[in-house]
Amino acid sequence: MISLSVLKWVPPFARGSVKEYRVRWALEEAGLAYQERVLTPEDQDAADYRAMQPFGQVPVYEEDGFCLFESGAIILHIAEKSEALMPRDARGRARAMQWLLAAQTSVQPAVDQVTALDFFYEEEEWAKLRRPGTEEFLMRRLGQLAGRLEGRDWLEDRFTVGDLMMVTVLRDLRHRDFVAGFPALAAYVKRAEARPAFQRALAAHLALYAEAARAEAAA
Ligand SMILES: N[C@@H](CCC(=O)N[C@@H](CS)C(=O)NCC(=O)O)C(=O)O
Repeated sequence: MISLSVLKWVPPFARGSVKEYRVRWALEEAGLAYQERVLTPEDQDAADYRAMQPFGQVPVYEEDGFCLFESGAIILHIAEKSEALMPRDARGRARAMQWLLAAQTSVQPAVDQVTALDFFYEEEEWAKLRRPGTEEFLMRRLGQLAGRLEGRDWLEDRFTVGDLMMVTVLRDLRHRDFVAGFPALAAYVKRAEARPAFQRALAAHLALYAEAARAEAAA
């Protein structure tokens, strides 16, 4: 049975963004069952977990003694098992991988810079100075991506792991209206979120924090 590590608790802003839900989504698209390995902060620091994930982070994927960390590597591994995530021809596979890597290395850094200012440094003087340039760079990246998606449903001629990764990156901006400013991007994210596999993955992820969310609402 496949096992996926998840965090027992995360702050409200992180619910719906923790990188394990990407893997859940890939597993759902591939029709593969899995169980959760729920981690406390102590578990993250334990030697057996660090042996699998040197940084103590989630996700870790385990299957019959085989362990893998890094969400992109895990999702590519799952994609090898299912044509639902990646075409079988060599060029189609290469293009799907290209978009997964573009999401993680060309778009995620621009998104992360803005979300760091929003969630961690908002009140810092230096952050106020840094914000205009950071947001301008993000808008440029989003505009370039929107150009690619103009007149297309997906980044290539079908849904692949590249779309899965790109959409999870774009969803990290859902507390702001950047994506809404680009109709092609907004429609793309909506199209992906309508996929039953995405909905099952997100629901399972959020279910972990439902009790905490109820307690916070009641406080
Ligand atoms: N590059 C890694 C990043 C993993 C990562 O940032 N995990 C975060 C949750 S989204 C985490 O485990 N944070 C807890 C910690 O660092 O202690 C991946 O994509 O798997």
